[in-house]
Formats: sequence, structure tokens, C-alpha cells
Amino acid sequence: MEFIRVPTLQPNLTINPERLWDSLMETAEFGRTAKGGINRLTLSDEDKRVRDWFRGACEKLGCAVTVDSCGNMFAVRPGKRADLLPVAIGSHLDTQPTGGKFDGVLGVLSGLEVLRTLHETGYESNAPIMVVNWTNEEGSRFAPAMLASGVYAGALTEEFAHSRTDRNGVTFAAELERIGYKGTEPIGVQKFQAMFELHIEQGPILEAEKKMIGVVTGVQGMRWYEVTVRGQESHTGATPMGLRKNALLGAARTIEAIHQVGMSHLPGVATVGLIENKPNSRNVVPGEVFLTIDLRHPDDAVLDQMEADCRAALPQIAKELDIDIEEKRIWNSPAVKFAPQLIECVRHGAEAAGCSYRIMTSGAGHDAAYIARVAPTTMLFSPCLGGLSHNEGESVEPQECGAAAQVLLNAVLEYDRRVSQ
Ligand code: HGY
Ligand code: MN
Ligand code: MN
Repeated sequence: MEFIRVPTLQPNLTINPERLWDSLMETAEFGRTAKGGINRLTLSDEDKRVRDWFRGACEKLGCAVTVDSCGNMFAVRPGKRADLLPVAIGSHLDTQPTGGKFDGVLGVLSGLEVLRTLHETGYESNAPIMVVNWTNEEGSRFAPAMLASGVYAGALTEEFAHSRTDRNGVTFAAELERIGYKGTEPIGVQKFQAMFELHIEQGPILEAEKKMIGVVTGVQGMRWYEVTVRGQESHTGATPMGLRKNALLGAARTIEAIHQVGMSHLPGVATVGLIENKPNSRNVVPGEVFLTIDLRHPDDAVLDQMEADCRAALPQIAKELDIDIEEKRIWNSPAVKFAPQLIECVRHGAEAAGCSYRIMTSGAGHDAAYIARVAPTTMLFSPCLGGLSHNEGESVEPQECGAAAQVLLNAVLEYDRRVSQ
């Protein structure tokens, strides 16, 4: 596999794309699925394996690794000036149940590649450099998403996070304990002066425009809701159509209504992604359905309108079918703007690496959206094949990974230079 080496600001500070790629493929084994994706749910045994691997790789570089009370991992490489707070590089190692090899993990392992490059060249940064693995970015097992970075940013409480349960009733706190990652360090103790997050775009724009890097200026607003549709279980053979209280029919109309809310507020998006039908028996009219709603839009005021439209539609469906529909919002992450001085460093880093780039906002949620509340933060994107993500077919070229990690190194060192003058 031929790698293009991208030029850098400092002749000897070039990341090693082969090493990065090898680490991506090595850690992809932790939860590998038959289709070549990764199933590494937060705080699962597979998550423990990748956490242990990450801790070992950082400690091998002489970094101090700490774990806080929500399982967030912080690896720190000292700089020349201990009086400066670290410059952080963060993302996540957990995945969706049918996730890909790059979502989140490219950001953490590119941070590790930065540490490895500094270590092998003996380059001394001014500020310490920190790499962070944020727990439960995905929110697939324990809702909401970005849970532990949300606690770190003060948007959610530690108690709320610890009490979250998966669909089997297992708590976040119990799983932290079970895999040995319920750190004794209170969350928030580890401070940093800025955070960069490298992530795959998870959308089609960079590939379509043949750009190597996304210089990200912010994240769209996101809201999650939980809906319970209640009807009445009854016999599918003996219950006339006009006398049914069919919860699954109510759910079906809800799904269509939510889709229409998205279609009428483009470029907003609206999705029902999780559904549980009870009793889920062929010859029982369903009595209860649990489903989730995910609404997103770059403009919070439009998101308000989308929420209002959903809340107008559900009672109408309930009335028509003589059923009950209960809805509650469980998460609200407002639209975020990133720090201009960090965005400028990413742009500078891309130019220094000779990478084409475009300015963009993020459709997907990321830990950076919360961290931007407590420290100057920004992101950079690499393209992904067909814009596909949250899919086992997620694919990124080795050269794209290498180029993005090089831009990350350039941006972090550029920031380190600017703040230390
Ligand atoms: O939901 C999201 O946007 C992220 O992938 N957790
Ligand atoms: Mn992600
Ligand atoms: Mn994701």
C-alpha cells in the first residue's frame, strides 16, 4: 500500500501513516463483526479491551494516564512549560452496534500518533499535549450521546450519568465498575486550555467535492425524545378492525409524521431509530410500543418549530386511533460555534500539509460540541467512502487517515506555538 507523505511545517515532524493505519486495524479487532465493522458498545468487554490497549500504548510513551469517575481517559505528555495547561486532542473509542472502524477511533488514535511522533523525534512542545478518550460518545447503549463529555462540561450531572440504564436495566455506574474504569479522580479535575477533535465527516460533502480536510466551524443542534405508544393487546383473529387499539399502527403513523417534520424543515433531519414492540407476537394486536426520536437542525429556532410540529402531530394520531402517546425530551444539545483561533490553526495546518479543504459545520454530534462550553475547541474532518458511517461498511483510505493526522499535528503545534509566545 503506497502512502503519500504530506509536507509539514517542521521537516522532521511527519506522522507515520503506516503506524497509524496498523493501530486502526489492530484495535478494529476489539469487537470486530463478521461484516468487517465494529460492535464495541460503551463499557462492554470489547470497550475494556480497547481501553486497556490505549492505556498501554500511551504509557509506553511515558505518558501519565488517568481515569475519572465517568471513565474518561486522559493521557498527558509533558511539555517544556509545566505552567501551561495541556493542549488536548480528544474523541471516543466506543462504537455503534453496527459501527465502522473509524468513527471516533480515528480521532483518538491520531492523537496517539501525534504523541508517538513527538516521542520518537524528541520534539518538546511548549504546553503538555493530552489525548482524551471520552466515555459513551455514541449514546447507543446508554442515552443520551456524548454523556461523559457532557458531565465534564457541566451540562449533565455525574449522578445523572451514573444512573443511566441500558435496555436491560444495567446502569452506567455498574458497568464502569465491572470493567474497572470507574476512576477515583473526580470528573473535571483534568484541565486543558484547548481541544482539537479529528473525526470522519460521516457525510458525503468532502468526497463529492474531492477535498481532503473539513475545517469545521460548529455542530448543529440536536434533541432526543422517548415515546411510549399505549393501546390494548387483543386477539388478531377475534378483534374487529374498528374496535382495535393498535399501538404499532400508532407507532407507524408516528414514524411517518416524524419523517415529514424532517422533510418540511430541510436541511434539518428527523429520525425514529429505535423501536420496541410489545408483546411482538404474530397473533396479538400490539399493546405497547417504545420508540425514539432524533431531531437536528443548524438553527435552534427551527429546531423549536420541528419540536412543536412533532408535539402537534402525536395527539392527533392518538385521537384517531383511540390510543395514548406519551413523549418526553431526554436530551437537548444546542447548536455550537467553535473557537475562531483554533479554526485558524486547522486551516493553517491543512495548508502546511498541502491538503485541500473546505469550511463546514458538522451534521453529527461530537464530544467537541460539549467541550466547546468549557474550553476553546474545534474539529477537523477526513472524508469517508460514500459519506457512509454508523454502518459496518464505513471506509477511509489510509492516505486520508495519514493526511488528516498530519493536519492535526500541524494544527496542534501551531496553536502551541501561538499561545506560548
Ligand atoms: O449521534 C451522533 O451524532 C453521534 O454519532 N453520537
Ligand atoms: Mn463519533
Ligand atoms: Mn458515531
